[in-house]
Parts: sequence; structure tokens; C-alpha cells
Amino acid sequence: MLPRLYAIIDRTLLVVVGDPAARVAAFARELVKGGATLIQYRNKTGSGRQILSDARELRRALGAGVRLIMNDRADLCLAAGFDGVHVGQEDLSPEGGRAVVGDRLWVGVSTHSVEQLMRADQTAADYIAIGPVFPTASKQSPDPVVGLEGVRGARAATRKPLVAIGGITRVNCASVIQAGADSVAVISDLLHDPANSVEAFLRVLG
Ligand code: TZP
Ligand code: MG
Repeated sequence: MLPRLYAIIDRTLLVVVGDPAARVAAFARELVKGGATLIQYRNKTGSGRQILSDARELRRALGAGVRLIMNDRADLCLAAGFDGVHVGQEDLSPEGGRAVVGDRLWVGVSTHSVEQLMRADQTAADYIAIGPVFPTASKQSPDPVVGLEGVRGARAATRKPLVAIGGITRVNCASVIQAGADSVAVISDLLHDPANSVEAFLRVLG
């Protein structure tokens, strides 16, 4: 169900010159050119209005062939015609997200320990993310790293599709899949030269 690479666009990490929605869409088109088929839009600082404007532009620019996941906001997932919502430990619960987006769309949930993952396993989530696997500079106040050991523990604790996140690069991604993740979610190692980075990830991950 999940592709090996789960690309995340963090709006605050993109350098914007000119129209922000156009910049986000252009970056996403590069990801898709490299082979990305699953993309999350993440924006921790923008207003609902800005997020929706970026998201609608993404949907228009990428068409129906790419799965688009909205971080945090189930309402904006629906409003933008996205394919799913991703919730964290302090957002809507997976059940809450499910109540908003319905049964047809995806609901993903972030966890930061095997204990949280075991709770998430009992929910309506379609997939579970675990992390940070390695140190990351892309998240404010990240939880402690779980390491490859954490990925192995997570794999043993759930049969749901498992996404690993945090500090994952073209260099270390194979070890994360070997530890049991179905997919790796990546922000910073896609920022510079997105099309070529995605291609390189997919070459390594097969
Ligand atoms: N959640 C756990 S780590 C992380 C998030 C959103 C950031 C991942 O970014 P990067 O740059 O791939 O480490
Ligand atoms: Mg969140």
C-alpha cells in the first residue's frame, strides 16, 4: 500500500521568491518528476487560508495520480481534495480524523515510542509513523531519537504499514527499511535538487 518513499514538503523550509503557492507546487512537481507518488504537505506556521491556498494549488498541479496527505488538518484535507490526513499525538485522534475524512481517505498517525505505537495500532489509522529515527533539524523540539532499534520494536508491535521518519537520508535509508519500515518519510534530504534526490532514494530502495 505504501510506496518506499514518503516525501514531505515543509512549507517553512522552502525558500520562497514570489508566489508561495506556486513555489510549493513547483517543488512538488520536481518531486513527482523524480518518481514520488506520496507527498505530505506540512505547514506549522501558516493560517488556514494560506494552507488551503497552497494545498489547492498542489492538487491542481499534481493531478489525481499522486497521493496528497495533509498534515494536522482534517478539515483542510477535505477542502483541498487531498487523499488523507496525518495526525500527531497532539492533533485529532485517528478516530477523530476518521470522523472528519470518512472511510475512503487515509488517516496516518505519528508515534515517538513503541508504547505510543502500540496504542496507535488499536486505532482506525491506516498507517503508523515512528520517529525520529535519527537526529533531525526539521522539527522543533523533537522527541528523543528511537534509532533503528525503535524501528525494529515498532515492526514487531504492528502489522499496519509502518513509516519511519527523522534524519533519514539517501545514505542511511536502506538500513531503515532493513529494520522493518515499509516506507521512509523525508524532508531535508529532498530540499536540494528534489527530482534527483527522489530518484536516488528510489534507486537505493528499489
Ligand atoms: N517528525 C519526526 S522527525 C520529523 C518529523 C516531522 C522531521 C523529519 O525531517 P528530516 O529533515 O527528514 O529529518
Ligand atoms: Mg501534527
